[in-house]
Amino acid sequence: MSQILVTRSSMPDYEEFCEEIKKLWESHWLTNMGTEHKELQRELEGYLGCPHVVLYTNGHLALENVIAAMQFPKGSEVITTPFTFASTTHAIVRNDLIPVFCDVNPEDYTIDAEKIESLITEKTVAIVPVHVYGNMCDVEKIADIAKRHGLKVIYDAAHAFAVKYKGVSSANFGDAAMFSFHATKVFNTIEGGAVCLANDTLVDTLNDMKNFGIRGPERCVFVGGNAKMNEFQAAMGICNLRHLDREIAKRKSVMERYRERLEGVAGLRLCRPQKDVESNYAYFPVVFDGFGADRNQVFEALGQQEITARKYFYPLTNSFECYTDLPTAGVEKTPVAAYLADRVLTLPMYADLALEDVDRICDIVLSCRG
Ligand code: T4K
Repeated sequence: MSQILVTRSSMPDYEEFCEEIKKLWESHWLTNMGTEHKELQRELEGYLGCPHVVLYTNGHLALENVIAAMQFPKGSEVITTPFTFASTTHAIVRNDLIPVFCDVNPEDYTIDAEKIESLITEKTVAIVPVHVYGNMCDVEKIADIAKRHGLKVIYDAAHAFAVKYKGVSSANFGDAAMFSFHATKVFNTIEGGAVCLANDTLVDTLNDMKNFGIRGPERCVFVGGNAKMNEFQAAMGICNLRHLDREIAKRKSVMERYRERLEGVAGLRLCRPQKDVESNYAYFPVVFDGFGADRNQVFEALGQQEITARKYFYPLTNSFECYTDLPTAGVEKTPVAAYLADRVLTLPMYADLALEDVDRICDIVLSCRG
């Protein structure tokens, strides 16, 4: 039996990628916003129906930079959730801002919009919600809260590329949305990311931030860093975008097979499909509670058969040792997130996962009941 990992990068045919990068051998232009970069940016703006897409070398720097571009005073508070990858919280803290952790809701594990307002103080400047697993946050309620309190909303949409709410791409909610195009994501550029914006007010700043503030051979206007997407990354994105809708359809079949096998089993909780949301089937989280085996036992049983599920997202970021001194840290402040982090397992999910393998994974999971 071959090893199955939690995910496997989607890749174009070798020949297709070679054809795409052939021009780089002609031009010798490898980075610094070359033709591949420009083409991918244009294609993504079209695919997402978003007027401004700023490409980055990874999603984390995209998030860190867009928060920085908003120029919040140091020490300001940003409401976010701890049920996420390290990147979300780190991006806030690395900008000298204080993350204030809001709990998640028990339905789709995104920020509990009902609990946001009680966390707002005179120091609050923004909300950074996460469309975790590709589940959309309550974008309407969040927009309403933000408007009434004069807050910015920056979505961590790392998991939500190609997800739509009421027909509108996740790129188009909030003041900005960040995507990750990491190898593990539904759409990848090897490493990569983007900031998506509805208007152009931050576009120049973001471009300065990712390219040293250089505006021409003899002009430097901003103390920027380097976070450019290179031409090989962009070429991978151009190829992968051609096949994306098919890849998502294959993921859907995998998800349907999982649901057929696991839905309604006592002690297992699956995420319900969200109303008005077109999913990208990025992850397949299962919560184990009263199943007859706990999450860690199922994780071990799968591991013994060379199947690697993952405990995304355990531990919560508000329990990271690097945040011991943060006054807002502590899992007791986010009990639903703490409950989930102790019980959730994301099962293998990728476009090429064979349905027989899904069956095998489900057989092992179900056999853990004893
Ligand atoms: N915000 C959120 C909510 C995020 O989830 C992330 C990233 C970010 C922000 C930041 O975006 P980036 O700066 O990464 O663009 C992985 C990814 O590295 C990370 O991108 C992702 N979230 C996170 C949820 O998962 P690990 O430490 O679990 O990755 P790793 O190396 O264990 O890989 C997981 C599995 O993926 C492997 O078992 C096999 C498969 N894989 C991995 C790699 C590296 C491939 O098939 N191909 C590959 O090249 O973090």
